Amino acid sequence: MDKEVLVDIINLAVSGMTCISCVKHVEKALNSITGVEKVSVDLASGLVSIEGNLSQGASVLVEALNEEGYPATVSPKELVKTQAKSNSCKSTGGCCCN
Ligand SMILES: [Cu+2]
Repeated sequence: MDKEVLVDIINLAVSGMTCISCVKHVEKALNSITGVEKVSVDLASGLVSIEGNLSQGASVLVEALNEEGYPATVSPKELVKTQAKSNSCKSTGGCCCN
């Protein structure tokens, strides 16, 4: 890995994610954006880390998530993977996939 690759990382705080299906929706929405190479989602904290050639800026990512129904804001926090908890939609209610 001696080739220098331009990779930006943008962290977003995403609200509205309540289950694994929501995570999948978020991942899908972000992965469809040009330049996005890697999407990491932490359901517990609501933080999403996007890696890739993100010269178009965070607003494109935020807009894509808003369209999917997950309001997002740029977060100064870095995603730290916590233990995955499989929350069920039925227990929380108001989920996209109900
Ligand atoms: Cu869901």
